[in-house]
Amino acid sequence: MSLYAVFLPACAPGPGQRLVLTFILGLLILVACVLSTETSMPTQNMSNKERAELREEARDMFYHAYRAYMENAYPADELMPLSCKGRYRGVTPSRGDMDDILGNFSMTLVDSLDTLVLLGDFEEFEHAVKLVIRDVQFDNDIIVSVFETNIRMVGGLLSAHILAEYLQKNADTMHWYKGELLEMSRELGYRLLPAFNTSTGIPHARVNLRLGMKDPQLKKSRETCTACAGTILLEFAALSRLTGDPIFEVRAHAAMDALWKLRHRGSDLMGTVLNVHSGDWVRRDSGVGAGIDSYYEYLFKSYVLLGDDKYLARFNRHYNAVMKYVSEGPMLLDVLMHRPHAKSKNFMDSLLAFWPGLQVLSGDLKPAVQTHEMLYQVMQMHTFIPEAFTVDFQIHWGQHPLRPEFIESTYFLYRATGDHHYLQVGKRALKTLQQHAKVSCGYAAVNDVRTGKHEDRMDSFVLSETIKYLFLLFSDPHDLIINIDEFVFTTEAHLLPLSIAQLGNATFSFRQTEEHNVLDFMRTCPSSNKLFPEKVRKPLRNFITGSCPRTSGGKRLSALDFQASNADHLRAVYDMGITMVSVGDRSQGKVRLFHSFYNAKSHEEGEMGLQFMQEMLELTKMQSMNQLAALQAVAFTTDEKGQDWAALMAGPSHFSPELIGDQFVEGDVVLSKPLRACDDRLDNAAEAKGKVLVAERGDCTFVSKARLAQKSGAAALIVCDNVPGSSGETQPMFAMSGDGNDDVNIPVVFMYSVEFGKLSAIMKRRKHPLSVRIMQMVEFKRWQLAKEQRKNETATTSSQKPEKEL
Ligand code: DMJ
Repeated sequence: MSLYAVFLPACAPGPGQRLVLTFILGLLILVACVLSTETSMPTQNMSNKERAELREEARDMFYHAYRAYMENAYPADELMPLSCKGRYRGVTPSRGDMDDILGNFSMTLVDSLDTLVLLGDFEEFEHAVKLVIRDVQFDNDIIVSVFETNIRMVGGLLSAHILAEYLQKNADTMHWYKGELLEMSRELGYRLLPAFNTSTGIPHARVNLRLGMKDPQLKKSRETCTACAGTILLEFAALSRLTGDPIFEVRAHAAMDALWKLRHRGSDLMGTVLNVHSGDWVRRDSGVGAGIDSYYEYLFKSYVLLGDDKYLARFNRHYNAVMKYVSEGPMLLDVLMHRPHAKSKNFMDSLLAFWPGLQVLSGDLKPAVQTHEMLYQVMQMHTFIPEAFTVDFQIHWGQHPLRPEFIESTYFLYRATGDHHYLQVGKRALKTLQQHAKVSCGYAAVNDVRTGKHEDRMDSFVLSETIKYLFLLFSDPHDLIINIDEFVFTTEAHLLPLSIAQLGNATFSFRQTEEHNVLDFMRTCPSSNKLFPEKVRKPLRNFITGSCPRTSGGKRLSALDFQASNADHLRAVYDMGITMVSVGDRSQGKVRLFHSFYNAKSHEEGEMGLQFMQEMLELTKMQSMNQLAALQAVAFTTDEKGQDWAALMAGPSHFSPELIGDQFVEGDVVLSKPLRACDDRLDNAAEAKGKVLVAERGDCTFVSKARLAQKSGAAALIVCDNVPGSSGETQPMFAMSGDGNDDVNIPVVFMYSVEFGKLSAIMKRRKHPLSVRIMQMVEFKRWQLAKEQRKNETATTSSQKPEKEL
């Protein structure tokens, strides 16, 4: 019996549902047909044998991680793979706001349940469900993230409930099961509901599991991110439809409606952080990565799961805006929602790697292939995709917590195209995890992809998503116990059946309004509808195999699209008469470009080369100006008399006030005790008062160190890197990210190890405490220049003096 029939014993699919299924499946089949019949097969085909071996390796990976967690960490939320023990909220030293994920509710086990079913391990699934029912409880006086609790816990419980019922009916097992997991998800849902009591209907970011919003610590709660508020509907709709209680779905739709109203009416873009009471935007950066990602995902998937056209219309409006303003060739660069022609960041974050997967589902394959290809090159360059990387693919933030997004997109691209390239990509991702993240007790996150150093952290999504998508990539869908195409994957890769739409919703009638006309997107340009047909697929045929140059078709390669690691691009610039010469240390990837008409293949290409060079010049200028403007200085006197000054470079932060113009903060340097500054209080708080505190990077977020420094009365905070040998001279400086709140009002800057080493050497040499001045680097340079000029003028005057006297 098919799953579809199981969930719909008495009803046939309704028209909306049929439309959705036809649309998605038709789309995937069409793409697969065109590409498999007309594309020359990629060179590196993978045999069935190898694919099956990789599937088994993915299975082993799951058990290695799962057993490490169950044997050493359960019932904790997470496994700490280096210390091989559990991470408990309130017991394990706090990592600051990052710990809001944890609710002491055995998160990793709940998040892993449905993967056990996909692996066909019904016995362990049954055992694990019994454990969850016996051990997990939610009446905890703990503040948790509404978003994370929903996607990992509510989603995990719901999907496990659905699969438990499926196994009862189809595998003649678990007959004792009476819907306990659904009851648990209902209870957890109720505990999240107080967060939705805001004037806008947009939920607070955090809630206390026991006290709701009555926790005094939540009194000032007002800011949340777009993704945090807009990633609720799939789980809450399923919860309402399975329990019959409409409240969850009502609240989630209201939040989606309120968010939609906040879009910028000119650009149709969303910002990243907003105020839940006023609906004002706090951060207007707009991209598809951190802070926004799954809001877009849930608009599209809400349409797929619930068959409500208005969500497709909304998705299309946003999608067109993203493709118009944010997408730059294969790159996706943040812009300001109200000034969408200006890029607001020169780096991308790894969370955006889910975007190609979503593009595949929505039918826009070409940009999906391009962005995925770009990400693959970033991965090959740095072993893993770093948390953030610059437009020239250098590391902006080197951490890698074994995230699933890139593998998720690889899976969807493989399902849509059948191209073995994606199996090869998956193989590389799998082997990389085995080689660089596997430890004796699970899989450890990578603290810095440059050094490969591990972190004592294995997030629950490693089991619920990363390994699950690998397993699915190497599995033949026919071998799976369920028909995967009849499910929607939530953002945490939990499975919700499409048949949920048929369970109906008493509260909502899905009638189109004028505002949400589904045809809207067809009239816009570019249209995601028109992007799909034959004329777009055609040039893609040899895109991956490389048998036809990527820059063909008369389109000029722009400097922004150029990737030095792409062979087609190198050939194209060569034809334009451009020669590239590596300068300095090769590992820094610095090259110098020379252009000559004489070397160009044709006059036309010579002209293109000239244009390319001009663009490159502008781009480099823009980058270095942006970098210099943001760069901070930690300045100090080089002699005890205080005459001469020197400055060491430091990076700014997104969450603290910016020091601009002649603003500075001055104070004696004091080392924090303990050095990492992750505890509730500093041992030397009294000493830190009014001083410039130094804390080492690691163990907790930048912003929680900043909060502790501020609480202790420090005038400013310097965070020094924990990677020996790191330096701003050899790697790009970055701005430390916060959590969307703006409660830090002391300046906070970051110093790499080499620069901080210099500062600490001076501190040791001085008899008295070293006083530093934190300011903008450009301002320091200007100040020095003015001093220099004054000195020269005096020197000229005094050297002229005797002459005059003579
Ligand atoms: C997961 O919890 C989800 O995929 C979420 O949408 C984004 N972050 C992590 C994985 O990186």
